[in-house]
Amino acid sequence: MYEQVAHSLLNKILDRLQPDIQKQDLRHFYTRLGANFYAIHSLFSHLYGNRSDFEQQVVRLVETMASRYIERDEELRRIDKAREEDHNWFLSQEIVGMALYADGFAGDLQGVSSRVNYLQELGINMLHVMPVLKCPEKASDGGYAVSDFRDIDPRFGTLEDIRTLSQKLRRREMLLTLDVVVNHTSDQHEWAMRARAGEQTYQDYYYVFDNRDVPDMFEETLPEIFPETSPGNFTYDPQMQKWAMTVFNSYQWDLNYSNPAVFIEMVDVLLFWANRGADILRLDAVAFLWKKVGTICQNEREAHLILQLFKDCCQVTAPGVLFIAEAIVAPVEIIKYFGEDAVIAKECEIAYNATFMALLWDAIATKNAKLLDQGIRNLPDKLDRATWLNYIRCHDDIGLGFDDVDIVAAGYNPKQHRDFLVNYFTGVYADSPARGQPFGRNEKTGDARISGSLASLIGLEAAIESGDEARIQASVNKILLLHSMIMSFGGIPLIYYGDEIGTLNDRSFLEDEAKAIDSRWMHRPKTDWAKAERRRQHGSVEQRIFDGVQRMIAVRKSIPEFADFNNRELLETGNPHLFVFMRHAPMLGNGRVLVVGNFDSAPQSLALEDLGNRGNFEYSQLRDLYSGEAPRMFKSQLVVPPYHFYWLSDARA
Ligand code: OTU
Repeated sequence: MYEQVAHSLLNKILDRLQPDIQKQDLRHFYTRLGANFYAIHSLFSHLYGNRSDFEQQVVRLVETMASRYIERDEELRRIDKAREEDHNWFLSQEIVGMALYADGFAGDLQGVSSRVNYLQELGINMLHVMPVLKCPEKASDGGYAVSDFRDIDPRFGTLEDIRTLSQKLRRREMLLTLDVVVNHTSDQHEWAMRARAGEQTYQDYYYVFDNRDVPDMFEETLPEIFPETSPGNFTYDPQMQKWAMTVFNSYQWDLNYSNPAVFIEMVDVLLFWANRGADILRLDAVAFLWKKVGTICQNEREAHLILQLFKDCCQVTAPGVLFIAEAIVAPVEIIKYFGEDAVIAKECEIAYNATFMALLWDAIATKNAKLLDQGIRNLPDKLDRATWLNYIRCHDDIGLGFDDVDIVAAGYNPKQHRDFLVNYFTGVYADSPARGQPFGRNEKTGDARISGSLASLIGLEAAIESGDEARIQASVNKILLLHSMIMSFGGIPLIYYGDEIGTLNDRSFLEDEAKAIDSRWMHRPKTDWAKAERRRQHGSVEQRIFDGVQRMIAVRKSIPEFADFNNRELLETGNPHLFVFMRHAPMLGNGRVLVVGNFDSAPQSLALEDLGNRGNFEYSQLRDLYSGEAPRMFKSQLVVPPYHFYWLSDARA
């Protein structure tokens, strides 16, 4: 019955499409529209069905998809078709990513183009260029306060530079990831300016209120995202004489997705960037897309419906393009961004594995894998056609977003344990080698997050100052250990620029008034190319890290067991310092690789016979695929040196 409603509406819409659209050869478009329209119609009517202009809005939506399809160039359409045929392509172990700021990494987009060789030298074949769209110079939130969704900020270059970069990457079989900041705009965006000038149409694009009544209702349950720099969730605009909802910074106005015009505008923006050659779109802050009084306004069911609708629409016009969900939320919530109530991913194919990231840092601070093991065990299995983005650091703070229940199960008190971690990484304890700083400390709740570069947090900065070679080597080993985890866990490893050469905290942000209040800038470095050059100097810290990561990437690409098909099994070892899991290759008979990481500063042992019927590990000649050598053994015990990892194979010995 509902299918028939959808069919007849679709027929009506096709008749009503503008003549220049009707004239085009849209066979592939119509096939996909037909296949997806029932879902699109259901979701769209669920969200907007009670409006009197509902049908008109659907026509506009379809016209938007059709226009962007017409504009999509032949080469991209060919890639779309190829990816439809090979629809698991992105689960491959051959993909390894890096995220970077264009200006920090290489000055601007042309600079990035000229440094592609460096990325390839390391083995990177997926490049996430962080926001390069127009944004105010100071109130920019590192590019996440966008004032024009369709133009590049002159500081970074031009649209032409993006075209050149995307073509260059494609020729080298590298993927391009770009951001679309879907949740909010800068207060300098045209829509906000027109809202401010009094245009109702654009005030309806945002959550705008005449007085504090509704804002006060919201505030009863809304947490603060940036409590120090931007307390509260609403900002008074003197010109408009109204309050705008601003969950992040006071200059970032939240978009109102209960207005279908906003949804359609943003579909258009997504497809605009798909057509500029983005293979993957990172959707920022997706947990926040729907606001409801009486809730924390995160992870609402409608936020998921909006994402499903984005996906269905994108699938019609640009089916080869993937979404990354940036939802830094509780473990059970993150997983829902692959698609709620679905078997295969129906929202975002890729999601930031913030849980794993935070747990890895826990293991570093505690020197054991108790909570890491516990937290990963409780992470639900992913849907099919979904994969993690595994990372150690990114441009944001580290939030300790694991579950209190898991903290208790690991034997700690949640409040005390979180305090311990923040204190450990922010240098409160004299014997901690970490050099981070607190971020987003909330005096009301006592919460805090952590800023700092990987190398400084791990102890490399302190070690270099001490001049103690043993400490330096231990830091290098820890950096490699963490990378070995994100490379083997299952999913796409996303390296953060600078980490491959051990970049330390950058304190220059303190001299810039606009940045000094936001400690995240301490880990958004300008690449020091003289330092990067030292990767060629045998024995330098840079060489030790770069070569280690480079080798890991090359070896990862050759291990089919590391592809991501829910083919990971955590193993109990009885040794809390070790994190141990088996990777299987379901497609390849009984291939398996045993991953072992020692988070302790002392050597640890693993009794292979205790692994039970998990391959022939206790009998075979084992080989560590990373080093190419046999691992250290004592009788039947595997010996794992401090901060060491193994990728062990029994079959290929
Ligand atoms: C994202 O951040 C971006 O990565 C940040 O750089 C932006 O400041 C922010 O959105 C606003 O655009 O929304 O779902 O703890 O982890 O704000 C999570 C801070 C986000 C970030 C959080 C995150």
